Amino acid sequence: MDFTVRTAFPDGFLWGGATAANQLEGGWDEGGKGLSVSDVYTFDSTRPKEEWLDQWLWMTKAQVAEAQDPTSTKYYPKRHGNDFYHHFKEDIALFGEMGFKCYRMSIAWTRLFPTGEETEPNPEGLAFYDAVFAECRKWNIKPMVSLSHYEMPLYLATHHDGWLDRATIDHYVRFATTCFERWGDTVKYWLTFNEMNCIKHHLYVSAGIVEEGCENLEQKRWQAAHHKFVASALATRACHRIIPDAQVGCMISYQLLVPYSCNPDDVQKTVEEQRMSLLFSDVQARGYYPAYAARLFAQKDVRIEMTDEDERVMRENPVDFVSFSYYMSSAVSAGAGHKGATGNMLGDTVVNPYLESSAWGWQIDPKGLRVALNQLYDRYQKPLFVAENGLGAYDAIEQNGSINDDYRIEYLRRHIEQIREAITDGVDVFGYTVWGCIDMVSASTSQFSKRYGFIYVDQDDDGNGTRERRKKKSFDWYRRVISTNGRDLG
Ligand code: BGP
Repeated sequence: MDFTVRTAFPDGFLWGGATAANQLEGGWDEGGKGLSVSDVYTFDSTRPKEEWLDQWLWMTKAQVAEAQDPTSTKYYPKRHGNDFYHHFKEDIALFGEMGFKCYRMSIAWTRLFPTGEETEPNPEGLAFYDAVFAECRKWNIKPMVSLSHYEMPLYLATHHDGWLDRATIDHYVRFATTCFERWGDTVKYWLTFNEMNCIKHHLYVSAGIVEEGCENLEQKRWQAAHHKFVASALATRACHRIIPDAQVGCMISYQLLVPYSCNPDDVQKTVEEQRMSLLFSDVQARGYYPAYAARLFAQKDVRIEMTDEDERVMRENPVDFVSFSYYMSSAVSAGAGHKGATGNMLGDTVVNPYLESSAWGWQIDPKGLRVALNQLYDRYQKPLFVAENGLGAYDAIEQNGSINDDYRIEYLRRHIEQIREAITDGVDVFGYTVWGCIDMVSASTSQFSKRYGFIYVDQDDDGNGTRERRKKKSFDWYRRVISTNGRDLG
């Protein structure tokens, strides 16, 4: 046993940034791309907040139908992103200038398979990502690719009930296999699905199922999740076969939950709520459903249709590492009368009075990241990767043209310090990619003004602007963090 205490980030730590195709690429009607489930979200700054905010959790059939109507006059922000499709060389050069070791990005399924059903990939889609990866190689940046980041083909949702249909597994595996065969030389890190556990909150974008008028919702939700588990295991198997030196990870949204008080009922409820996220990494990291799933499914009257082959494939193909997004923590109370929490992972959670909140009400808890890393490492003993962390904020341009985002630097510094603490605790963390390293469309609100980037993009919520890129103060700060391997966080 080696009792050496590690007090610094390990050599080769993968510092970088993270994005998703549907939030930054744009070019929705170029290169033969098909519509994805994310291309349906609208934004209208003249309409009340509740109208555009609710879509993330509740999509209607009428909205889906209208989005496919070419005469629709609505603005669909995720079709336009920040126009990375036409700026990727410039953007990746800026990532290179910051010294990124890793760029976590996603491949739009619909660029390769516009409806999901095609048997051969779209050559223009392949060519686009060939060019993106060539830029990454030029700057010595290792890509980590999320195969599916809230962007399944809309056609699979409208014609097949999305992930409820077993056939979607085959379509996904064909897409994944195409990616492994094409880019195996360059891409050695793959994530099968972004935030798998969020199927609990937004069934439409996570599984392609419109909840409106949908019966047996819980049954459908968990059956769809099961199909995604099988698909993830099959993709993991294919990746290991095609790229033997690659590693595959699962990815969950990990919002740390703490009991509101030491009342045993609060403690028990916290365990139950947290399991609603952990179930997803449990299955993917261990290869089988945890024991507590039986009671959970019985309470919800859910009966998973599962073949022996499903079980075998899942058991034989767990992931190599566990990745997660971390933005916030929340409290859990079994009692009534507490203010409900707001955030990216809405469970039955309440506001923690000890924490500050972002402008969007997400409660900031850097020390919670250390706890989360320790919990996940104790549970799986697999390498961990912090795939998302960052601060969504309104940024202002000063008269001299600078953007002094000290609040973002402060948020990131405090979280990075806690990753270092976790490393000293003995946790094996091999990388950290800051969410939204360049400004783009928000996943939950579809706003552009909810900015996370080190790089400012001149664009407003309604899509107006020059798309000019500009470095914020945090750009140089992060460059220094990376060049000193996390020693200089000043
Ligand atoms: C995660 C998603 C990202 C992302 C981020 C920030 O849940 O994986 O796609 O955007 O949260 O959320 P938002 O953009 O809603 O602020």
